[in-house]
Amino acid sequence: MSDIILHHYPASPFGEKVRRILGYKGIAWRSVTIPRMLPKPDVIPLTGGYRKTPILQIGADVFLDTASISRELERRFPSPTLFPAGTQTTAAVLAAWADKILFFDVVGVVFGTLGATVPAEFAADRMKFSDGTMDPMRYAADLPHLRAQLRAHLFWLEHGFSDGRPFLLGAAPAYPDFSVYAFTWMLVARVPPETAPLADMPQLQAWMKRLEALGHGTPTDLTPKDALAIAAAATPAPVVMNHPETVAGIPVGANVIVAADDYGKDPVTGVLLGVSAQRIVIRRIDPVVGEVNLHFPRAGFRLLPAA
Ligand SMILES: N[C@@H](CCC(=O)N[C@@H](CS)C(=O)NCC(=O)O)C(=O)O
Repeated sequence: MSDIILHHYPASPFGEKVRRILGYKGIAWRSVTIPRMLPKPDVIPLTGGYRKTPILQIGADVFLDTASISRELERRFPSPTLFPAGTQTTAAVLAAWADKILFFDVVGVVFGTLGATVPAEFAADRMKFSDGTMDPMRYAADLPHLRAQLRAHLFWLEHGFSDGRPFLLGAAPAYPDFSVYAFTWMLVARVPPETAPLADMPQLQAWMKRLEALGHGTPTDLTPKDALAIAAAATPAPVVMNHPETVAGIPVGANVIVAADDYGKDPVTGVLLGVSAQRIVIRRIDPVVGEVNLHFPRAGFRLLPAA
């Protein structure tokens, strides 16, 4: 099997979500450290412009967004599962809530707490990335409200452990444990302990320790250039699309644009290889890496015909 290559940087919470999944599944993987802000000259040849972190590369197949990364890891390494029997719907919905709502709760409290001490270059990058939403000074001005929202949401989770369950959905870790953990991990790492919103949430603290104990699997470093060389030497895997859909006016084979619909909306252009209710796959031909297939989740991504 081709190497599992994760492009990420240590402080990335979405990167931490995937690192813990790799740990839970006991996977050996290659670790490529990428810049935490633009420019990302060794990432863009693989992604065609998508700049979010992390990305997963397997040969000449590139998985964008932790939803598509996690589904691919689950497909290749089904045991232990991220979706224990009976939890499919709850797992997907709770993880989406964490990725969209809890993430911004935590970003608001972390940036708002750091305020003017956020390095100017980093603040400018994230402002542009988020169309002005991730503004440390605006968050600082609204900090009491942001902290209250975060605490309200975290207590939903804290109270869920009252029946003695060790993980969010029961006896074993499931997909949303990894999403939620990523953001509590970011919070604990970035907010001074005396103001940490988790201070009076003992169940969440104990649960974090259980997640932490899963480790990160077995990473070995890989240089960005070697990762690009692996993509260049590989051929994308054949696309198997279960339950394909026809998007009005966009047949398979058409030139298309795919872009996130929330933030980091940098468009990626390619040829549509398949679309379903859950996935979008496009083919790009890049001067550095040649033919690569890009795999996006359908939820959260806009698909448009290219002019
Ligand atoms: N929906 C995306 C969100 C990823 C995301 O927002 N990642 C942050 C870092 S944790 C990011 O891309 N920041 C800007 C950057 O790394 O350039 C996912 O699930 O992968």
